[in-house]
Amino acid sequence: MATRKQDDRNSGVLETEHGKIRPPRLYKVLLLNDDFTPMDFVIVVLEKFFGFGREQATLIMLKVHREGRGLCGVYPRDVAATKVDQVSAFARQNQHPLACVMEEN
Ligand code: TYC
Repeated sequence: MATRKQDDRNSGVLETEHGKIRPPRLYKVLLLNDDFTPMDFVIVVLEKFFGFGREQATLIMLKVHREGRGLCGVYPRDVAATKVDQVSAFARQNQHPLACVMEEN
């Protein structure tokens, strides 16, 4: 049976009511393609917020460009939400429409 926190879908749940531990839910963070954000800016985002090197960042950017979306990483909910907020704020500050979203894994 689920604890209250699990019913809340709270990412901090680590225990069932029987004391069994279980891992937190994980969330994918994705970048979405658009027609306006410069490719170089997307590469900088992948380096700055997700820790990729230039080569891997370029491959991910090209995948998003060609396929419409691409995976940046998988994180607990609070970490994923922070990434989405940081990337969205950075894109907005630089006046690019780049979209970053999260979805349950
Ligand atoms: N499609 C953009 C262009 O041609 C590049 C781009 C790649 C934009 C990835 C967003 O998440 C993105 N300049």
